[in-house]
Amino acid sequence: MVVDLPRYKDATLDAVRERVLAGQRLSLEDGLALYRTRDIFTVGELANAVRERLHGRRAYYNINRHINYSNYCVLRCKFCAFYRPYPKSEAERPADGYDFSIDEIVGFAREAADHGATETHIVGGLHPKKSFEWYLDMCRAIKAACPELHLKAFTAIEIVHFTRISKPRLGIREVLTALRDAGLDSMPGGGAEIFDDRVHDEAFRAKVGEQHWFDVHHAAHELGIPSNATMLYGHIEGIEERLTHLIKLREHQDQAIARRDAYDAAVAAGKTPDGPRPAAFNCCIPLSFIPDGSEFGHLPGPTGLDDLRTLAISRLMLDNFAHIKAFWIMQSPKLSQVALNWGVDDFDGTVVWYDITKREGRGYNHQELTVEQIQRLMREAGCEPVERDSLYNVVRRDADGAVVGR
Ligand code: V47
Repeated sequence: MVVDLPRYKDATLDAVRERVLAGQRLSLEDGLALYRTRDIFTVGELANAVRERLHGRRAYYNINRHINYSNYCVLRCKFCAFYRPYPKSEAERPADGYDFSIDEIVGFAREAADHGATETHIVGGLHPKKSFEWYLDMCRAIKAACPELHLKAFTAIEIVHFTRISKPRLGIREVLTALRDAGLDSMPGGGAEIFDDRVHDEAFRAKVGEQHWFDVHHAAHELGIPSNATMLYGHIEGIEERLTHLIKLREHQDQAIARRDAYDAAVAAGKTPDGPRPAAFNCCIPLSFIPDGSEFGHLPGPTGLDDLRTLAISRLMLDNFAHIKAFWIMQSPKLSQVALNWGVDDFDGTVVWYDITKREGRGYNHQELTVEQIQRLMREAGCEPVERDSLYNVVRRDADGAVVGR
């Protein structure tokens, strides 16, 4: 006897399916339909179709090390469990506040490079005392000690902070140029949160808003510095605000790609355009909100299905982004593995130390996956694990693990 397996099919998704399969751009309404449907298998199937069109069964990871240089921060964002107030006196110093020296940071970076890392990802709180020179010195010292490491550092929020602490006061372009000259190779996507005034005012009022975030990434891209984009979901925003956030990222990426295409066309026509080749966003990382230890600790945070749906819908909405990353620290290794069939093609990397979010209130900032563990998760999901560098070039190693090509 043939049993017809029950499966809920939502006919209202037929038009969305047609658009996805024809490679057409989805609208806000399409995104809402994908969020509201009970037909979750179609959502996953469509995201996977796009993922396969772009990357086949390849799944990317890198060997990296995250370094959080200090958790002292002048901001008090309600979703954040990382910041500590800077003490007014020694007696008020929080037991878990920290401030690594440049020598210590260089030591972490060197140790990472010795263990095969190709990238170090460095961010921290908005420190009230450090000078802009300190950050430049840190970049120079890392590059001098570990020239083989790609230096991905500083969210757009830190860059705006640097404009305020620099003496004489510099603009965004000048800060980025100075950092690039000191060794900065690319920028991570943090600090974007949700581009919406209501959410901004309620959850991270004192933080600079979307205009500044885009101004920084625009300037970085014009200067040829690639960057990433993020969306922090699952706190007080709604699905419409998530989709609007993604659409704003998509619009920015359209402009960045157009500038790069114009540059390439000029080169092809034998002209020498001014300045470096413009850059764009490499990937988008939808970050799953972890309430533990934050002022929003009473919120439940996203469920597993919300994680999957949001990763899949990000893949579907962001048709001009090559990569969608599940940051396994936030979505968890298990859910990130499942997401490899729901539109995700990247996992971030080995990470090793991470202090910004810790699950279930545990104090550990040692959060590491080995290459073997990452590869096992990917293979079991039917994917071919591919080690990439920060710009998604494939990394080739010899039998001893030394990088022999990209
Ligand atoms: O800017 C803060 C977010 C970001 C929480 O570019 C939280 O490759 C969840 O941006 N729950 C930092 N998220 C992380 C980040 C990142 C991570 C991995 C790769 C890349 C990349 C970027 O984490 C912050 C903020 O948006 N965040 N607190 C929290 N409780």
